[in-house]
Parts: sequence; structure tokens; C-alpha cells
Amino acid sequence: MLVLTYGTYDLFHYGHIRLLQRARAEGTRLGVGLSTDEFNALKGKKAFMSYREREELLMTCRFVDFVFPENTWEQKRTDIKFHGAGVLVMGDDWKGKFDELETLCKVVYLERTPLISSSLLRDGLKSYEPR
Ligand code: C2G
Repeated sequence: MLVLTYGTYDLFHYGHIRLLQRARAEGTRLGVGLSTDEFNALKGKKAFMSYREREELLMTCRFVDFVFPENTWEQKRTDIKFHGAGVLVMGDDWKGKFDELETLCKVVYLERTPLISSSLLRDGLKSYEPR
């Protein structure tokens, strides 16, 4: 059973890894729709790392089988059909946002890992003073 999930995955961190690990456990393969820089602009986000860097890091993760670009909000529907996904997984900060896709596949919202986020890391990097 193929699982799909989506995100920016900037400054890859253990909150992402825990999400990917639990997402993968919902099926037998995991595909990640990785937000392009253009789509991040639509989300009002600017990633610290380029798409290629974020893709490269994701591909090192043993829970991820493949990565593809996420360019629009609407593509999830066609992605699920095209890939034959049985499950869509997102963190519960998205709870309820993708329920309409339940006509196509199981939709699972997993608890976010507390106290870690790409924006926390980005802000921390800005004020980092090497000792
Ligand atoms: N996440 C998590 N715990 C954290 C941080 C993130 O579980 N501490 C999860 C998010 O809930 C999301 C995934 O990791 O499911 C990726 O998070 P982001 O890179 O912040 O992605 P986001 O901006 O939520 O984009 O179409 C959906 C969007 O592309 C999701």
C-alpha cells in the first residue's frame, strides 16, 4: 500500500523524520510531494535550502521511497489517483484540511513533534555565534 505525504521539509529535522517514519508505517511504500520554491511562495514560506538540497536530504531517509514536486494545493487528488495511493498522511496541524480526499483514500493526521520546526531552526541559525 502506497502512502503519500507533502511538505517543505526545510532544514530536515527529527520532527520531519518522526512524521515520515509513522507515515511509512501506514503502508509499505512512501512518496513525498516536496514543495517547490514557487509553491512555498504561495504558502507564504521561503525555504532556507533549495529544492534540490531538500530533495537530496529526503532521499537519504530510509522511510522515503520517492520524492516528487508539489506545485499546487490541488494536485493531491491527481497524485493519489496517478500513484494509486491508499493513504494520505499529514501532521495534525493540517487536521481536517484534506478530509475531502477521503473519497479517494484513507486520510491520516499524525501528532506533530513538539518544540522543533524549520522556522525555529532558521531563527536559531540567524542568531548563532560560533564559539
Ligand atoms: N511536522 C511534524 N512535526 C514538526 C514539524 C513538522 O510532524 N515538529 C510535519 C508537518 O505536520 C508536515 C510535515 O512534517 O506533515 C512537513 O512539515 P513542513 O515542511 O512544515 O510542511 P508544511 O509547510 O506543513 O507543508 O500541501 C501540504 C503542505 O505542503 C504541507
